Amino acid sequence: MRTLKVFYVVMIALLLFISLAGCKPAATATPAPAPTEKPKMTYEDLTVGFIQTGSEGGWRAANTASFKETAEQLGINLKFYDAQNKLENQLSAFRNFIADKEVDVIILAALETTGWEEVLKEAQAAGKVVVIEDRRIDAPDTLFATYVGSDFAEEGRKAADEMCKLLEGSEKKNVVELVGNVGSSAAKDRGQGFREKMGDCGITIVESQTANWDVTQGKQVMEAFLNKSTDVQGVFAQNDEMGLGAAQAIREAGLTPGVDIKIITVDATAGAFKGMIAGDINTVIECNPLLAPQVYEAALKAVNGETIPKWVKSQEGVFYAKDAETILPTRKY
Ligand code: GYE
Repeated sequence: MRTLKVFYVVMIALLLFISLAGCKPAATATPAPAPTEKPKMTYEDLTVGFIQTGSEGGWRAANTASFKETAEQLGINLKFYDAQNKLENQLSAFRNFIADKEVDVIILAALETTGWEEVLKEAQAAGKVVVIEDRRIDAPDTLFATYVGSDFAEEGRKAADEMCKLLEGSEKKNVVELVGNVGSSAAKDRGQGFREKMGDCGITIVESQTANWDVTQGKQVMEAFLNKSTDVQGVFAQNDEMGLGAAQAIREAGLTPGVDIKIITVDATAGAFKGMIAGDINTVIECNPLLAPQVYEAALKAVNGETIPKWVKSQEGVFYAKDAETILPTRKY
């Protein structure tokens, strides 16, 4: 019996020793290292792959300059790609930037609204941040960080309101529309916005055709419209260059642009102000191309995991011929 007792005492002591041996006094345990928070990236750490539409006019030149100059100022490593207005070039450049290990952020000015979901999913899988600038796209906004750009439909609505003012008292309100590149959000939404409001004063769109944002095509398309009929009271040109082309065609048809036929354009580049000062263009709806600072700010926040709004909308105005001479010297593009 006594031996058994001694045996139990020894066993309990042993078990106690084993268990106590396991737990070191708190003082000695080295705390598990706290999960290392990824250091915040700065602009100098950023490499950006930028996919531009092409170089189709004053607005685009200002938009490109905004990205190149701001990247320089912020110390961002910018890889700039000009797609020469070809969608297939944009898609292949997008995939090249996904494959480029250096690239943290892909910025896209989309030629057309559709066809982006697949590459956006690939970019997401590759951990690339994507920011859409200038032109919105038709894809779930879960596939990109944010869209920085204008409300093109609102620009179209403004243009219709202004055309109503210009045609006030006019017996007829036949308007022809010069459209941007087919499939782009700028062209679709400006046209839709104009049509939403034109009924307010009984405007009829008698002709509508793309002139691809181009002055020469703007002239040719307007010539064709006037050859069919000169019973036109207004031109809604979806950008400045097409409107300036239309003014040339109107003059060559023996009519006076800005007088016999009113002209409204969108963008507000220096060319449009000169057109207003010359009396060819009556009113201009602004569309801001200087988007780089907002885009880079959003991109940096996104790579650092900060929340950003899904649409960073540009603030824009309307300009009239009577003020053009005073305002032109203050314009940046
Ligand atoms: O209006 C036009 C350019 O996407 C807002 O593209 C831009 C448009 C602009 O070619 O001039």
